[in-house]
Amino acid sequence: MKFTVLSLFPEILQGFFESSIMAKAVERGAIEYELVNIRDFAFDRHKTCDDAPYGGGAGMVMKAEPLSLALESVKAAGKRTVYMSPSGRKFDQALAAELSAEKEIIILCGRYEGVDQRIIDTYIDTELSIGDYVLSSGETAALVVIDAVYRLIDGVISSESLEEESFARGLLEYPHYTRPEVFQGIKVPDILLSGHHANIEKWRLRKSLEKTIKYRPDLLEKRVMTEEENNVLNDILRRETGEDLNGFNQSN
Ligand code: 4GY
Repeated sequence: MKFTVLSLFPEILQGFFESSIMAKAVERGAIEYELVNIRDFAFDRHKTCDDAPYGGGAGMVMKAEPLSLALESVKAAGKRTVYMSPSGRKFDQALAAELSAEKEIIILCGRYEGVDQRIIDTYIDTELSIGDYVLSSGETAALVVIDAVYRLIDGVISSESLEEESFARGLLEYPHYTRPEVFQGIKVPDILLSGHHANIEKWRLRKSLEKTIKYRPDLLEKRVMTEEENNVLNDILRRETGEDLNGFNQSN
């Protein structure tokens, strides 16, 4: 798979493609990338890429001509082309999986107040938001998308690790421990040292559910639960509230 990124500050992205697991994936040819500096497509004396907004107001807008030349240079028309923006479609694990099936994705990163709307209308398939907050530019958001997508490509990460991940199962992760057994007087939970795999799995499920209730109850509302999950969930809720969920969203 190829990531093509258009940016005024490609250095922000370069380091990521040169580091650790990504660098190895690039070396093996599993991942290709191309960083395009939009300023290379501004041809006036000052290589101007921004201008004041029509209609007035604060800030500057990225000009259409350099952007379109940069996009044409990578043949963006007809390829999956996304624009990082807080007013876009919310990026999530399901969309990461969808994008990981593409042969190439082109990511446009904006600065200032954003890009001229005609660029979005002409070249962009999807405006993508990584969350409800405003960044100073699209590059850090693009890094988030690239990271979430590339690790799903075959052979980048072991499929075993991917399947175990929380979002693959729709719950938050259970806690992890490694040596030493006692750290600052806090001992690793005995069950993890017991070697009893069925009980360990059950404990992990309980911890995942407790954490999901605490931080992301919205995930549970949408989720279809197995009977075991529902039993553990009801047990947690009985302890906390004395209430029961009555087979809430159970699949069988
Ligand atoms: N949130 N998700 C985001 C962002 C910065 C001005 C347009 C986000 O994706 N991108 O906050 N982007 C703005 C900065 C130009 C992008």
